[in-house]
Amino acid sequence: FLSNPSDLGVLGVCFNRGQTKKGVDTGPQALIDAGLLSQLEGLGYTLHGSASPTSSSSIAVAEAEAKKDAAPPSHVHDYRNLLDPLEKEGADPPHRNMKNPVSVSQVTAALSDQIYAHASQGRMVLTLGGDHSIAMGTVSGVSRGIRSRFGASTETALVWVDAHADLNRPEDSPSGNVHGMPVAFLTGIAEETSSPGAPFAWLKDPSFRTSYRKLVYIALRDVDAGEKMLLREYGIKAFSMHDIDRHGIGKIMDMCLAHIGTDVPVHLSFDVDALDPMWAPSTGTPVRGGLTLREGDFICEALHETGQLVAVDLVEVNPHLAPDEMGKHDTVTAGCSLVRCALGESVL
Ligand code: Z70
Ligand code: MN
Ligand code: MN
Ligand code: MN
Repeated sequence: FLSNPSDLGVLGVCFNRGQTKKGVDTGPQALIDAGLLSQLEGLGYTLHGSASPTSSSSIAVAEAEAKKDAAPPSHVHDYRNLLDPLEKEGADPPHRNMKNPVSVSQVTAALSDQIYAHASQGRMVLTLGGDHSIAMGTVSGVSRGIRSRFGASTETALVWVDAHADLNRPEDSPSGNVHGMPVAFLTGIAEETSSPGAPFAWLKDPSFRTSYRKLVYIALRDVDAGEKMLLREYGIKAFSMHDIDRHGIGKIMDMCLAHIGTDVPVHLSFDVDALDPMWAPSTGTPVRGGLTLREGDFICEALHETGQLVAVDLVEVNPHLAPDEMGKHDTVTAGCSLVRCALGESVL
């Protein structure tokens, strides 16, 4: 599915407004400072950055790229031009129980365009978060890019590796944090029902959407009551830690790939809190009983081996929440390992 398999679009998304803890916006730089980008060049990739978006409109990215005096493409973006006007008290009030709805909607809409620019050229796309709300931008941008190359009926499968399902509809969310909702918006399980300019109304375009039939969860263990109802109601394929304990990660990946099929492109969205806090303590919502680092790496390797991967997200690395220096180092190192495995590093 990649026309340029060694070309890699890389986006560091310094964004934390999908949840309320400080520091997750420093995740991308911590991963890069640990040497991730040179490790990927060592795997044979040519890395491509993006122009900074100037607004959330669909044409803004193309216009900024066309402009001669625009800033040079960069791997790391803070979306300050979009966020600064929303910074002052009361500028981004809750909407349908969602915290920071306009901030998240505008940044993810701009990100979606940046991702699309890579995916539509047949590049693999790597996104470093940032909290998991940014997947609204990455998954929609990739879906749209793949459809632009292979036709509107070509759906991209989504493998969501996470302790959490991130499937809350706004009104069902216990926290109001949008990083617990991206899958509901991406699949259309949560609709933005109000006016066209409302937060996430831009995600209604069918070409941005992911089918819940092509969604597979791995490593779930902290799922809200409303999310459990939706998983059952829609018959979504989900492998919990219980399932992994029962079958082993090898069999789980066989079942995962059997569900997806061999004929579709795959987007991997990996929340570092899928790993056990023993390997990844520096994250906003650590949950005991998670994946070993080796199991996480195996998931990434198994997906890479299919040749179907078109995009990888690694999110929720929060260097500020380390219990100590070693915890921070371990989490960042684990994140780098997951990305390298997804992008083709092999043991032998
Ligand atoms: C909970 C919510 C969540 C990550 C926490 C938690 C969601 N289901 N996701 N940390 N990465 O608030 O909706
Ligand atoms: Mn998540
Ligand atoms: Mn999570
Ligand atoms: Mn979190």
